[in-house]
Amino acid sequence: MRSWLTNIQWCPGCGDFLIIMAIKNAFKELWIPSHKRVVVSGVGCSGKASQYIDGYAAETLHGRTLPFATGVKMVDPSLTVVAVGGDGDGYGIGMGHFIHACRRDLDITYIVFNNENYALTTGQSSPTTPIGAVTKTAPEGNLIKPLDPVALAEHAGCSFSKTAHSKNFQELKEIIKAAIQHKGFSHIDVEQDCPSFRRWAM
Ligand SMILES: Cc1ncc(C[n+]2csc(CCOP(=O)(O)OP(=O)(O)O)c2C)c(N)n1
Ligand code: SF4
Ligand SMILES: [Mg+2]
Repeated sequence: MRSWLTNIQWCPGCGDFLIIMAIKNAFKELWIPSHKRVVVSGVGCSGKASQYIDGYAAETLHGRTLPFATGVKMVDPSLTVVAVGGDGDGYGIGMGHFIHACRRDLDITYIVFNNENYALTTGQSSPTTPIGAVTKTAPEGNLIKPLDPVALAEHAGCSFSKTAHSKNFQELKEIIKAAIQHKGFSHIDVEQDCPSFRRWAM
């Protein structure tokens, strides 16, 4: 029998492995059974995460992670709803939904796999690419100031918005547990290693 790990389509060394392990462990330690949890993802390398975590899952459209998660939570508030997606998904095409989810404050946890680029489409600049980083769309270095996701979330009314790093596994897992237990919308911006395209951080 093939292990679930052998079916994963991420590059060796990708931080996404650690993030999904932290999510799986958080669910386990909070005793949330698989039939009471829903992981909703967008499109991207990060979007595949929903397929790799036991429980109900939906891989939706690029940038539409939060509207889908909002619908799930409104239909059955007893479910634990975790939305996951990339920085391009949530802070680019889905930015409007992110701000309104902060304002709406439904009890959803939103985990952004922030690798500072559009990785699935092979490394274009995203809204969090740092100044000077060389990407497919900025071969001479990115000129556009990156946004600060936590400051933005807090300004929009989010009462739980934190940063974490995929490498700090224990801390990440505890932040995810606290976010799931938080009553209202919670947001975690996880800095994620992407050895294939985020070379400026390696
Ligand atoms: C509406 C729409 N526009 C563009 C795309 C192409 N597309 C797929 S993934 C992606 C970017 C993914 O970047 P990010 O959300 O940061 O996720 P990552 O792959 O880095 O995890 C884009 C532009 C798409 N699938 N749908
Ligand atoms: S391209 Fe980057 S984000 Fe995508 S699987 Fe590879 S290392 Fe991970
Ligand atoms: Mg990305």
